[in-house]
Amino acid sequence: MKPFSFIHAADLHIGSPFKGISSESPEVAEQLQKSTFSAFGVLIQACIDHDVDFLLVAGDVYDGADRSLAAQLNFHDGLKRLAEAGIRSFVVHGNHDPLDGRVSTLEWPEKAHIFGKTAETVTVEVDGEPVAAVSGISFPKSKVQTNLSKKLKPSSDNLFQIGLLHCNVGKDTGHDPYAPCELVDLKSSGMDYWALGHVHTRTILSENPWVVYPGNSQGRSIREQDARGCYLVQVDAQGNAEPEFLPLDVVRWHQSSVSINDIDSLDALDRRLVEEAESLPEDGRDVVCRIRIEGRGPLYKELRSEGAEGELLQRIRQNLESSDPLIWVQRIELNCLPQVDLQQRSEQGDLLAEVLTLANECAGSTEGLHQIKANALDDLWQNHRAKKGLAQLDDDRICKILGEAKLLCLDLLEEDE
Ligand SMILES: [Mn+2]
Repeated sequence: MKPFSFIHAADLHIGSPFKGISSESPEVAEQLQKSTFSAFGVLIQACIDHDVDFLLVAGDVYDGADRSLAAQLNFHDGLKRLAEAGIRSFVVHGNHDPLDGRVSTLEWPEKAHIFGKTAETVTVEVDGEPVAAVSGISFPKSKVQTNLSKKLKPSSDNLFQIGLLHCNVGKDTGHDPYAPCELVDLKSSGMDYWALGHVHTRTILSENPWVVYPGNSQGRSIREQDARGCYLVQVDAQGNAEPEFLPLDVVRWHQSSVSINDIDSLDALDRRLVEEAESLPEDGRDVVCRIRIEGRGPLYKELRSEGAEGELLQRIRQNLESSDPLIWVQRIELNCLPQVDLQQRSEQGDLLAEVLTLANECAGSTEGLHQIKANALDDLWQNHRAKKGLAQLDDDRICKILGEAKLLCLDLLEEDE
């Protein structure tokens, strides 16, 4: 068999709206909205630069079933560019872009193959010699509950067998359980490489056969940090495959932190925040970040004053206004503590010490937390209108409120002394 290569991508979500940011800064949102398009451009260029034989796209090409025209035309143009470079492409659709959504009349190049709602197998040739069989199937509607992997069968010839599918493998992926299947289904299928989509964090579930999620090509929220991209897969004459990760993202998301431990003035903190943000861009990529202010120090009190979080956020956004690449601080989170050692302070035998000890005891056990919830909220829950309108508090949330209350008591009672 002739050696060959392909690129496996998925979850391009072209046309993602970045809704949360548009309410705060339409300009930044506009720049971010270009990112899914740009990452797709990088993908097409990577196929050409690496001179691969074909591209596989495993679903969620578009962000919504109402596929924007701009996204469809952009995708079409990308596959056309590949076709002109002699590169074939194979596409299945997933739960975000099912076949019953908005599908425009587009004339696809002959070298592009979009799989329909029934399973199909296409043979790929390199220099006139068949090397691989690509089997695929698209989502007919978004909420597919059947195990589509069972519908994809390897061809009877001795080619490298690829299954192209958008699906949820296993139970604990944190993603919607559409086209659910188990790893054992895929491993026992006779395929050599399962080119999957759906799970946005890249994961190699098996190496024999290869069962691969490349993840999405561009992070779209703080839950999608780190490099995002695709796999470049080289297959040698014996049919051994070797996937290599290629980043494609043009904007990267970061959760970052600054400690107030050794910072004793507001202007020093201001500088430190800018330094931290400016250290984030990698290889000229734009950045969206959240910065958590942590640690224990004298600035604690000033930072806890009303509105400080928002004012710091406005200030850092101004400071970074003309940064190139773009650095957008989405949020400043205060998670710092006073200089006093709370443990030591709770041993001093006064009123504050008693409050701190009580709070620690409550936070230390589930019963304690439930007790405090009952004391504070039972009356409220008795009211049927309040009960309807208010969400139940889980233990984590009560613990957090308790921690906040502890700090508030510290502020108020220390001041009185
Ligand atoms: Mn997706």
